[in-house]
Amino acid sequence: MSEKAFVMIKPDGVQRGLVGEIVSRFEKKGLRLLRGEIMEISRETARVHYGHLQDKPFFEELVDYITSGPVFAMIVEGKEAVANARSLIGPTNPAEAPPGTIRGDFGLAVEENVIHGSDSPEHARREIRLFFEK
Ligand code: YYY
Ligand code: MG
Repeated sequence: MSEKAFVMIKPDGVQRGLVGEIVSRFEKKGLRLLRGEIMEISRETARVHYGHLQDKPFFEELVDYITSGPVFAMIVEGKEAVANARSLIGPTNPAEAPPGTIRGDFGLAVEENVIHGSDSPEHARREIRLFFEK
């Protein structure tokens, strides 16, 4: 059964010219790109997207970072798209992400970890609504 995942290349990834390389990894894995769009996200959207982290000490910096420049938001589709996208992306902290993963290859620090991927099919649906169906 096919599933959709929401994936977002964060401002540092876009600024560093990594969009093509990263999209290519999803395509080579076999995930189909359904939508892909450069967009600027509002602070309000950022706060909703990261609502589960609003009590964390890094929350305001996270909102600053994710709204600091354009992001590349996409919807990918395929078998177990959420789990497969997360495995391409790697662990949250790039220092712990193995080489071969996107965060392992392109990131240094948890505060600027290049890319977001949905953590469940339910959250994927919510994120797709938030970023693409407003
Ligand atoms: O899903 P994932 O992005 O891997 O991690 P989350 O726990 O959902 O955190 C979202 C986002 O918050 C993370 O990608 C970086 C940032 N963050 C941070 O800046 N500092 C931390 N100690 C933990 C997370
Ligand atoms: Mg998350």
